[in-house]
Amino acid sequence: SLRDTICPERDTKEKDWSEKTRTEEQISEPEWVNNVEFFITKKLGVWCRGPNGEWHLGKIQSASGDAACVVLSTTEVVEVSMKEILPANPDVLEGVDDLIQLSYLNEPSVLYNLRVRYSQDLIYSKAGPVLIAVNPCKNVQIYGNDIRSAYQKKGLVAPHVYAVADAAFDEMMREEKNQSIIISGESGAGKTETAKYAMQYLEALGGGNFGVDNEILKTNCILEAFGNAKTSRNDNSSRFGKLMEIHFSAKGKICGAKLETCASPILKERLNLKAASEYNYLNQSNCLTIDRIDDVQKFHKLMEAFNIVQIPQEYQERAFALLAAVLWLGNVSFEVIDNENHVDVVADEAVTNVAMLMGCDSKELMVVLSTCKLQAGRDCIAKRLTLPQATDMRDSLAKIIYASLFNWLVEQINTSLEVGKLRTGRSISILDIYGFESFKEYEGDGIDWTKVEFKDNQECLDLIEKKPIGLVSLLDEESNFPKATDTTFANKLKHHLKANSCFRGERRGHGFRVSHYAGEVLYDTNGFLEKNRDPLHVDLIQLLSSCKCQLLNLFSSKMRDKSLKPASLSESMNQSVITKFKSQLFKLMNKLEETTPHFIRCIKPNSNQLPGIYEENHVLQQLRCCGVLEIVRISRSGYHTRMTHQDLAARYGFLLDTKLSQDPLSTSDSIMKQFNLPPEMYQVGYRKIYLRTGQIGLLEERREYVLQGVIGLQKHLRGYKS
Ligand code: AD9
Ligand code: MG
Repeated sequence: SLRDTICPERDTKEKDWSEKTRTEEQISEPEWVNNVEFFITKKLGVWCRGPNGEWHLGKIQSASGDAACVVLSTTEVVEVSMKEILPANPDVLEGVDDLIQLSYLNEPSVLYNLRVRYSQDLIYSKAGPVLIAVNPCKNVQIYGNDIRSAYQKKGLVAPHVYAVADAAFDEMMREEKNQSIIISGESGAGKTETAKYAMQYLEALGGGNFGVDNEILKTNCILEAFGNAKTSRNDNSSRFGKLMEIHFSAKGKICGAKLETCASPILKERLNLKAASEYNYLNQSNCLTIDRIDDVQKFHKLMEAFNIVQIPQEYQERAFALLAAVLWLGNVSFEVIDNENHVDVVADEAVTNVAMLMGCDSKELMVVLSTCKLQAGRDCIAKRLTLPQATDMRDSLAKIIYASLFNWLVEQINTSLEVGKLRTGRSISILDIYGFESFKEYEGDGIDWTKVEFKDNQECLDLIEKKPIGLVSLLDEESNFPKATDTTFANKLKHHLKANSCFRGERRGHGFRVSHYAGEVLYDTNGFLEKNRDPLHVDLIQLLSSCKCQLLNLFSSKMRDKSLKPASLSESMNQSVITKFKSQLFKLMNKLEETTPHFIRCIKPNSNQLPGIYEENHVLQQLRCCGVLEIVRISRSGYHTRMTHQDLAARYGFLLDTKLSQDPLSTSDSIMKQFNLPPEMYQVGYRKIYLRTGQIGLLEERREYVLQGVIGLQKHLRGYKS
């Protein structure tokens, strides 16, 4: 066929590739144990595990059977089992900027490499395609205009968040495909800061056309003022997740931006916002001030940002009044009036202030907070609440006001950043979520990195997601069952899920364990049902609509709109917390799936936010949780190129001799076979195809040949015609 003549066989080249692969395999670690003699005679370094799991550098003196004598760098000589010894890397590799360059890829080597870099303020490293960012917990001089323009001009190539943003920008312009930068890490690891630097870079790159300088970046301070809080893990901890989408014109200029947030339903309960010890909502945390933070200056910045977003003065004041109302609500107290624990609201300054700030009658407020209306036939009777119920009602009101206020601010920001053109195919989204806070539970038996390859997490996903018998479905079912308790829920889980190998019910009590990707976590069902129910309080909505405050009226009509929508939508209003959360996550995933992702993993070097301190175990847990070593292993095995089957078919499908199959997976297979790609050069995944370095180049060349041939033929034919 025509194709055979224009695509000469490329035997020689392919041989080269396979040779390269073989060399790579030769240095992979499983074989090192057979080479212990070599380590002894050449006096090569090894890592030796101490009694507390810490790693020491040393040299093997002698070895017999399973035991070895090792001289540590402290000159101490120890006898250890060979199982506790791993090869160290040669000195020339100390502090390499991409972990894939390490000859020996084991935990101590990775930890050591990151540590060496960290001690020199080199906080960024690569793990193949992923950027690792270790929080410096101090200012480092690696940002700003000069460095930024050096990355832009490709004069600097060392790992950096700027380099990631730059690569995303280039790929977006070249391929006209939306990109995303996905930032993860535990609480305090530096996600939000990293997101801001990425934004800063993109804004400088695409600035010019878009109104005020750094407009997008500045809106951050509104979100942080209302959506962040000081916690014991992070002085500026995000209590919401955000996806900032920046759109660019064909010339690469910013033409708009869009912000999406997802507040954490679980974390929302802990909105300790302003430092003021007299507020119950604030003074329970014992962390009211932060060293080195100037609240006055931050407040001015916030006001400046409010003006940039063009929120009218009047609304700004209302927003602060509502904030104060929320704080005063926390101080509203109740007195028990009978022996059934029924209550009255204490008529003190707290409740008067709330009423005043919300613009409603304080008597009315007191009724709403201490009773609930029940429909009895045609009549509506008010029933007094018990102390826990009333407290719950009060906190619900505070949460409703706060959440509505936050969502309203997001809307204001979006209006001011409005996207010029929708869906340009040229956007970069930066994802910055709230980090996990409980880390203790991940400790315990670690995963053996050397054994993990592509780990299949399906069993665990089934445990959580599978319908109708999965954690989420069972929780929803039990939440709707009036007589259910946390104990009946725990028993239900044990009964239905015991066959799943990722699940382990505690013999007694409310507990159960799930073997997650990163390790086993113990859960306690106490409070699960209550937290999941999140009922919509009609009385509260009614109260808000009666207030003399435009913002509150607006909030109440929004809530009412939602509840009046047709069946399918009103369902979403009555959705449980976990189902709502799941569908938010699902939407986010769908959106990100359509982009080319760039990953940044933030690492927190110590638990006290201190500079210069590198706690090895803490870092190790995080590296394990995000699978850094596996990423390096996969990248080093050389499957650098990934493409969805659809993309592959769209680009190369026309070159096939046979008809395109309906099934994208088998189309990919046919393409690989037709092009005689040796099987070791690619892997056909479920969604994507993975290609070794260089293979995509071959496909491209062949595609070019064919296209050139077609164009040549066309010219030729045209020549005949004329
Ligand atoms: V949470 O999940 O929102 O609780 P983040 O977002 O991961 O958390 P954040 O970005 O807020 O953490 O970083 C915590 C603190 O670390 C910041 O307030 C800075 O003081 C510090 N930090 C983080 N990254 C850098 C950096 N690149 N340079 C200097 C940094 N300081
Ligand atoms: Mg954050």
